[in-house]
Amino acid sequence: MSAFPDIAKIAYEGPQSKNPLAFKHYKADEVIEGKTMRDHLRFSVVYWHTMCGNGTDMFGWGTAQRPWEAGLSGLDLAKARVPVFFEICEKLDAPYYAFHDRDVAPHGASLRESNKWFDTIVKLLKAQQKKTGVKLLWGTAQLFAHPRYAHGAATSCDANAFAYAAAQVKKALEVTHELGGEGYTFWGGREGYSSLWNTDMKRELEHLAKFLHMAVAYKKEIGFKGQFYIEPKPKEPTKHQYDSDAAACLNFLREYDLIDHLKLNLETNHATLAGHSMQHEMDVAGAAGALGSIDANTGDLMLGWDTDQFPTDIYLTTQCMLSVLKYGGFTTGGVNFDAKVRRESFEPVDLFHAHIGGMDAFARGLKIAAAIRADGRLDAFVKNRYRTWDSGIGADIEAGKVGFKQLEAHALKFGEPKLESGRQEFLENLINEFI
Ligand code: XLS
Ligand code: NI
Ligand code: NI
Repeated sequence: MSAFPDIAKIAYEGPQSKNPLAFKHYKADEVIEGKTMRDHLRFSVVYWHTMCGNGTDMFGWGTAQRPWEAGLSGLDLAKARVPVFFEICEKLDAPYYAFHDRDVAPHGASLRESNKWFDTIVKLLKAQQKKTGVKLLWGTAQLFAHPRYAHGAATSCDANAFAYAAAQVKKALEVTHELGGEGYTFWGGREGYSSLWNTDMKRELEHLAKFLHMAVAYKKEIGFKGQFYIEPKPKEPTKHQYDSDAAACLNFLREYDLIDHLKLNLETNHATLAGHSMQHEMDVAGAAGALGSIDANTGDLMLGWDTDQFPTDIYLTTQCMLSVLKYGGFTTGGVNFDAKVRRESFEPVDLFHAHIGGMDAFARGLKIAAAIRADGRLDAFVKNRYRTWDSGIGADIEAGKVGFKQLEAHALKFGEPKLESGRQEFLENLINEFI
């Protein structure tokens, strides 16, 4: 039984189409830079916002109309959502999805019961994956909703909460492995603090590192080959999250000898909450060889919280795809829509408009990025800007052949450096030629 009998499989109709339920730019089989759009973008739909988001906010009840949920609760509701979710993915032609343990299956009265219910749903997920061909981009454990994690999970003041979280991650890893997941994400919603008066930060960070090392060990033990990611976010729900931005995550991973085991899963709205652009975060991760995957959403820059909106800004998607192409493309990661429809967009069809828009925005970003690269002027400008490093004294510095004494001799001989314009406006105009 279809949950969306009036919605057919979304087809590519081209830029001239006025059909809101068609792709104008995402043409899965179109080849760009030697790869299909499908393989470049690796779109993924998230279970939590798409199936469980009901429009609740701190001032109001849920608004979402979800006919397939009528009269159901608990495990029955969880079961009913599974085929609906896969129908959405299939109709969107999205090759991947992502989930938390506790959004696909409900919290049980005990860990044992939660695991049992999770197993029941996992069987359904597996069957749907087989039926539809939709694959798992990454799994994760929800370690932030339940009161037991009020003080954190891996960074809790209570070792018993740490143990409970470890048990949850152990199970989530087994399930992700079972479902053929290509990755596993750690986002620590409560891994931070609200007040430093009651917090031993050093100890909490050491515990977080221990937790991740245990996960690495367990991954090896069960033979899970997927990529681990850590997802930066500066605040919300805590005042300060330990994984605050890409640079902080990389520093943490290096300090605790985890750098070879985790890449970053970057989210646009988290970047802007941290006071960075997504382009900045992607460059920081890319330069460190740690650009793993992206949670493709956007925030409202007028608001100071994580609005998780669908990405529609072509400048943003162009920047994202320029970074992705620059750093060699996704391998295990993808464009994961960690995004939710607005509280006012409560009809089921809004879920389709949202994803179609995001996919088209990223398809355009990909095409524009490829055109900018093919044109070559942007790359040539940047390369030329650094030309003094390609030979002579610059090359000697980069090769570590000279020290301060030789540089002093050079400066005395060479004299005043010749200033050249950075041409920011020229380059901004150049980018606009393609948008
Ligand atoms: C919340 C995070 C979360 C992670 C997965 O802000 O983005 O959804 O992606 O736990
Ligand atoms: Ni996210
Ligand atoms: Ni978010």
